[in-house]
Amino acid sequence: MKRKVITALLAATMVASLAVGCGNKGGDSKSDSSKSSSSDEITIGFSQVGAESDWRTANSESMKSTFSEKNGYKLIFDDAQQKQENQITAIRNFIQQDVDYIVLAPVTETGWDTVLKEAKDADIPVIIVDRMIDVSDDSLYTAWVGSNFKMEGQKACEWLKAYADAKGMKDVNIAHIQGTIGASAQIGRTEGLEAAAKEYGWNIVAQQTGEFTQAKGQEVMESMLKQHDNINVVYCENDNEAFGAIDAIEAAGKTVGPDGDILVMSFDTTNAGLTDTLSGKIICDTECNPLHGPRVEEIIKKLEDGKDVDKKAYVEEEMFAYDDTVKSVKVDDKDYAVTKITQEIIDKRAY
Ligand code: GYE
Repeated sequence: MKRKVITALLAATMVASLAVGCGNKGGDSKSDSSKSSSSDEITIGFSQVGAESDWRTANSESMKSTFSEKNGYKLIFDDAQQKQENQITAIRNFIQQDVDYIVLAPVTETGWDTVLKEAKDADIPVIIVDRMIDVSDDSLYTAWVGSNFKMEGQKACEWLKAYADAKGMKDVNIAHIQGTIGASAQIGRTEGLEAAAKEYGWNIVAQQTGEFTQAKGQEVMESMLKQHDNINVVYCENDNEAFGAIDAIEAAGKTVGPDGDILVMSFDTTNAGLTDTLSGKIICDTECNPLHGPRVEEIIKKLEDGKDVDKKAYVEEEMFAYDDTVKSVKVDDKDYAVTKITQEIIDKRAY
């Protein structure tokens, strides 16, 4: 990269003159000298999806606390309010400002080719975080780190299968509240459910997006309950939708929980989500970890040191349930433990 080469050359020249000054020929102090100089602050433009959920808030916090001035960064944070066009504008602004790195948490998978080509032409590396992108040319981004959303969906469904069998549930009639359509988290979790429904003969009685928000989750659940009186499971694609769905179910005079009318399933395992799992309002919550700041930083540090980075890195995640009816689930021949939630686990939770 042009800019980086110049910075490196300058740093090398500085090191060389310092080395001459103190009679030291060591050339490996380059990174030390660049760290101490404030002009070597790394500028990062981060295009965040929005602030639609508790998960997202935790994710923004993680990025902000990692890429702080204290840690040697200048973070330009842009909240796109769940709109791709705002993300595209933000990326163009980052290019204009000649940032060192662009970090993108994309709202949906498609539609990034043009703007990422512009970033590539400007020699600015792009790191994708959280959801994935679907581009024709993989060289348009340097690295991605996030969750295996399909796996999350598969684990949740294997849990439901085992739980329904253990409880002798005859029919499984599912209300499916999806995330933002076209987002990897929606695509993967939906794929997991649809495949399991087909395999196990479950009925998906209603399916609609709740846009990952509590308000929409509540609204969608209200209307689903009006149209179907046989719902006994709600598969919410995140905790905030689950909170809204629970409110709607209770407002309709029905009950949630192991002994109630409806089992509510969710993803994210935020503090509030796990608190609802402890009471059984959410029967099973599959983890999706939002603390990506340090993971993105590790990628950037490697790139700064000229090292190779993994093109894709998946985060390991757990599962929590109200009780221990199901102790583990198997997906693709691998066992995943299901932990019975406790207050102690919630107290230790960072988000
Ligand atoms: O599950 C949801 C958020 O993309 C994994 O987005 C993320 C999802 C998360 O709004 O709460």
